[in-house]
Amino acid sequence: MTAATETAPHAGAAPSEFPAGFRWGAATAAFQVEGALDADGRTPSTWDTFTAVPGRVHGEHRADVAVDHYHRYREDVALMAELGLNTYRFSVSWPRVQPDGRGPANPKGLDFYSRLVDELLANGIDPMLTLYHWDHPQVLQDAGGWADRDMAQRFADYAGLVAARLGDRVPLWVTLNEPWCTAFLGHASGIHAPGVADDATTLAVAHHLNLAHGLGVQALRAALPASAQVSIALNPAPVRTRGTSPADLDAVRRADALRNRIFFDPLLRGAYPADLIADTAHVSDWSFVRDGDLATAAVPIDVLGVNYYTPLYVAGGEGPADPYNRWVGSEGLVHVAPAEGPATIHGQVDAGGLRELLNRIRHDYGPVPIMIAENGVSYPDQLGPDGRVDDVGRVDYLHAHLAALHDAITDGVDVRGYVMWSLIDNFEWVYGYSQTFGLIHVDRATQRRTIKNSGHWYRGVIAANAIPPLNTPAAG
Ligand code: IFM
Repeated sequence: MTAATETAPHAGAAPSEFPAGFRWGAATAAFQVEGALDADGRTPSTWDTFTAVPGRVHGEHRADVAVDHYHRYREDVALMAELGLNTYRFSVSWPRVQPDGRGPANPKGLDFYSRLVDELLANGIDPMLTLYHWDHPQVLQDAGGWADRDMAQRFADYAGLVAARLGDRVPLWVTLNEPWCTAFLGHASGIHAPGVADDATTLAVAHHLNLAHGLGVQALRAALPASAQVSIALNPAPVRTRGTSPADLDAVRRADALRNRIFFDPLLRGAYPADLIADTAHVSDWSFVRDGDLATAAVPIDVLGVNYYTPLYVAGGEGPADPYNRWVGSEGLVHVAPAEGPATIHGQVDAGGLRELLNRIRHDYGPVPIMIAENGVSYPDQLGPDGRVDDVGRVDYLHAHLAALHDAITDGVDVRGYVMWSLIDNFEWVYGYSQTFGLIHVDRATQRRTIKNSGHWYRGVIAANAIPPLNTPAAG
């Protein structure tokens, strides 16, 4: 956890091949791309409510139109085909499909995803469907949201509705995306919807999400063909310190519990870490965990989704509040800015952290099959006068992370695929449209799409099932 793993230099080296059948994809999420927030019976989500509050989102940007994927999905699937993707990860908008948060499905909402799935399959692209990427119906939030245990059953019912309609055509299902963000950004620091800041609630929410995942897996298994695979996408991080004091080393342990093990352990071992419960005993008695919950949370999955962006650096001591990392129940633990590496909204670019993280998962939790469900970077891309987006930084980023991924596979980690975040520039939550992660650029005035050079380069990776040397020109 404390030492960075070196990544072998691959620039200019012979191409590194990936295993046969490797999945190559790109991802989006409903609220970030669809727009059409009041179309066809959709009701407001928590993010509709949150973003309507002045001062919450950069530049008062809104997702009402986003990149209009709801209407332009055919064009977007054609671009995916041009990139050569064999997998597209998208999420379903819960309030589109079940506007009241309970009861029957809205057929028009499901129709949209049915059309999208058919379009993907017609283009040879496997759908990878995420059920929950943070946007639940506001009506459920009004009833308590994730702080309320009943939300886990609401999620399972919703999962069953989606599976009943799309289960015949979707081979890979993801229950929740990054429950850490929902619990900690949404309920500890409150910088994400629903904007709650309460430490005890955060721990209950984390548990209700783990329970919802387990109940969701059960609902999916009941409705899906045996061939379908079920997953969850977590966003763990290697936790490091530059210090050597006992307080620094203990900060690593505590941050690792709050960021990583609070999800890994219940899902993969059927128990919460004893040190996490002890560390937070003054915040919560954890009585929200009931008999049988942990067996439900640990119901087997087929693939573990790993979203990787950056390592975390911490130290023992006091410091100013960090809006992204509120360490629930762990006073005397501070997040420290990394000293080197290009800075992005996620922190330091550090490809070696991906290899380190994957080896750690294998070491601590066994040989679970893994899919990289997100990995990517936001840089300030420019559409040039020649009509191209020469995002050389993103090509470097992809090259380095794919090399680290290849190294992890060589180390023995069972990685089945790589899904890049993101397919297309989109609404980056509290950053609005100011942060661009896409392989595809979007002109905000016209919605015109342009494949960036990174997209052309990625197409070469997919075609070769290997990392080409860094200096390979991107055709396009
Ligand atoms: O845009 C987000 C995504 O919704 C969840 N994972 C991180 C991405 C980039 O910040």
